[in-house]
Amino acid sequence: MISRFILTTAVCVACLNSVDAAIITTADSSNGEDSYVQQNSPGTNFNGGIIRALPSNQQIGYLRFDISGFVDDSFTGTSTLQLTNTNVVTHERTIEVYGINDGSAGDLVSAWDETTLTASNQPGLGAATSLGTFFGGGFATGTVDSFTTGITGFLNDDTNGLASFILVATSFPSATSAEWFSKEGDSGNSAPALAVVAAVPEPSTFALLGLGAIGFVAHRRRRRVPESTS
Ligand SMILES: [Ca+2]
Ligand SMILES: [Ca+2]
Repeated sequence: MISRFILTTAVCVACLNSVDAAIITTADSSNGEDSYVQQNSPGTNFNGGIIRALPSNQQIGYLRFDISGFVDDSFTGTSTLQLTNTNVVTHERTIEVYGINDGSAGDLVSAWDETTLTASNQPGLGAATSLGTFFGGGFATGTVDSFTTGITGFLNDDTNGLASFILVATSFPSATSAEWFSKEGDSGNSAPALAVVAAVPEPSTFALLGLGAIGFVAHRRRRRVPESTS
């Protein structure tokens, strides 16, 4: 019976996690957030249908994804940050993606909320690490900017179930903002997203583990009851 329990447990551990492709958006959880700040309006909260970035940190975008539903360190392959453009601008722009350091103040739910975030209370870049740059933020409405550099490693470094990013425009030859849909922008359909391949715990296997444990305990109890001699 013991070996059967061990076998059952081993089988369940083998099927404990289902690894699959998934899309995580800023709309998925109450911990998911997206907004931007504007330096010349330091007390204004800009949470709405768009996220913007403008050079010299005049506008900075903020994103937070709840990744607590995925197994730690299970992100594999190429994870992609996806941002959907709101409009067409005829010049390219460079956007630098910062990952807020795991567990730092800016990576906590208490650190910032999209409905109260302003340039006066924003988490700064000091506790964030640059992951790289991409060109985007000004293409045809509905087209998607994809950024992959360092995302998988950043997600696997997470320990608090939150992945937080800052979007900084580093250069482009116009004062026009880079602009993407937020989760409030298009009925949630074009919310900022992380496309990942990761493991998700399967509740049914937890139930099987529980049944295996119950069976083992019941067997131990039966063994303690003396056999009838009549
Ligand atoms: Ca928002
Ligand atoms: Ca984190």
